[in-house]
Amino acid sequence: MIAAAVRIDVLSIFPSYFDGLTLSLLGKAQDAGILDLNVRDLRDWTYDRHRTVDDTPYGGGAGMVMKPEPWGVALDELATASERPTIIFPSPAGEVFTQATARDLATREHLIFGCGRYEGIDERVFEYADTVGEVRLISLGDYVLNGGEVATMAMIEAIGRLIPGVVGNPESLVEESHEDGLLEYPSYTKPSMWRDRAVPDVLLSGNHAAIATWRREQQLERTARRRPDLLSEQDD
Ligand code: 6GU
Repeated sequence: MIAAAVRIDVLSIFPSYFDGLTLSLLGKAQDAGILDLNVRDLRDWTYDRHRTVDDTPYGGGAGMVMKPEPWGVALDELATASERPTIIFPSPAGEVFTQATARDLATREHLIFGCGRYEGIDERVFEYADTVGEVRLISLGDYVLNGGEVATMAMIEAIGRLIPGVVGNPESLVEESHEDGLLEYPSYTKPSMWRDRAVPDVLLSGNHAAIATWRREQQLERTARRRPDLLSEQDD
């Protein structure tokens, strides 16, 4: 029995941003039928001569707001591909994306990413989307990007590599920064001496217990130094 591919649809007015996702691991996953990635131009669901996707904001203010109609028609069409898709709107006003978010989303069978420009999408689109799927507003962190495209690419890469079969050796997913709430331990390869810098002796000792202890200490030490916030949320 072959598991159905995870389907990921992206709605964007800049679909060529996503050309890079055909490269490397995620490209192979698509070729292997594990991942079914469809990037669609939101303007394909406009019906006026100028393919208009935005308009001025009610109440005044700077910038333009994305019109609801193209989103409504596009979501209606894409949502029919599954029972109840998870519809993600990248937004600096959303919940913060973490490795736990990526693990959760990697278990879903159908994700739809709606990339808005940062002045925003008409609020009624989020309400409507929640009637055809489960809506999540998700932010990459506390800074502002020009639109959802780069954030969506980051999320697809983080989620995609957790889909079973995408990363060849699943063990390589375990000992990574953030998988256990700590930063990763440092890695070394040959040569053992490079520009007067030696690889730590313990790694050359062949003593696997000592190596495991040293790596754990390194994880705790660098997490305390660089990301003390992670140590105070250890059981999230
Ligand atoms: Cl998800 N979108 C935008 N436009 N800006 C962001 C972001 C998302 N996350 C951080 N900044």
